[in-house]
Amino acid sequence: MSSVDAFPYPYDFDARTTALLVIDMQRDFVEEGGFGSALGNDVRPLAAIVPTVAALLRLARGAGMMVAHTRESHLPDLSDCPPAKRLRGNPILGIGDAGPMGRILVRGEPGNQILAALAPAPGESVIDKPGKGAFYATDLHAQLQARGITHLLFAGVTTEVCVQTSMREANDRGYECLLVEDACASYFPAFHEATLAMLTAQGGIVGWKAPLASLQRALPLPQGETP
Ligand code: TIU
Repeated sequence: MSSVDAFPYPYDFDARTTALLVIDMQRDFVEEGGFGSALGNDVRPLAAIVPTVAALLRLARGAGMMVAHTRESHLPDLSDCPPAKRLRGNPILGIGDAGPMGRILVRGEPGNQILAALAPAPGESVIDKPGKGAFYATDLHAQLQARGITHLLFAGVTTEVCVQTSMREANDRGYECLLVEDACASYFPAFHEATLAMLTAQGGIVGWKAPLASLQRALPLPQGETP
């Protein structure tokens, strides 16, 4: 067992029954020149977490944890994209349209790929999800159950949208959830902070939060490896 100095109280877990979920670290959300920035969002807060997420991946892999990556994506015929999602906000650039990195949020397009710096390792799960939550219309829960996973660590973007939705879905399914606060980001820093506060209020109503450094103290890397 490991114990992390977390908020609102220590988070105890066993690496053998814990998985790291890296949510939607895809080019269209994070890279300058992608969908996110084309919509006028400032992608710098998202790009800034890439080294932290990379270090978290090294830590999880070094501890032998299950790692799963998600991508928000749709089938090329958009049959898994409700019109409500496609049309919301009357977008100039919508899901399925030709964007700066291929068709927006469509599987297989360049913008839908996970950042090269955070590429999934062989054997790691990659979950294509049509919703904000990682459990909706995916087999993630079945994959976690098959591996005996009871605890989940969360990283990725954006804190208040896909990370928060996924953590709430996981909480309702009985997982003990910890959000790695400096491995998540939002286009709106105030929303990131508000999300951390609301998830961990009321004695950890949805779960815990801790920075990467606390996890690194709880779970040293194997000898010879650097963070
Ligand atoms: N992955 C994710 O959070 N999808 C979004 O659309 N996020 C926004 O903040 N827009």
